Amino acid sequence: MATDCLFCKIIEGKIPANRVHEDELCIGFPDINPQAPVHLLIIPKQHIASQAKVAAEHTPLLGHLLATAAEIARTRKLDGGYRVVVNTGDDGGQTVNHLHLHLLGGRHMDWPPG
Ligand code: DGP
Repeated sequence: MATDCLFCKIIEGKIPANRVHEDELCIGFPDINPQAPVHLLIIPKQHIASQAKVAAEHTPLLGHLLATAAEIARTRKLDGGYRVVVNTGDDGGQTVNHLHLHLLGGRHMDWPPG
């Protein structure tokens, strides 16, 4: 855990979040500022500051995060499709320095993103 990390505080229960998913490796909860009818964040319990800090040792964890996103999307019946986003660094629009997947669905998504 990183003491000054917002998402670590959510994992520790110091900041409330409606956990729609939890297992030994990650949790999922609604984004506080939803950009789609379904907008969930899936975050590892292990503190990794960013996609830019990912290393080979994280490979099983990253696979688990994607598999969890797919499982949640099936549960939410996002059968028409959805988007998984990993904002990375300032240019990538990352605002919370704890690796997280955005799972967005329930509406059509355009490309390219802004
Ligand atoms: P990013 O910009 O990719 O770093 O996404 C961070 C997201 O985290 C952003 O969409 C808003 C969300 N967020 C920030 N603070 C909180 C919070 O306290 N609770 C919840 N549920 N979401 C938060």
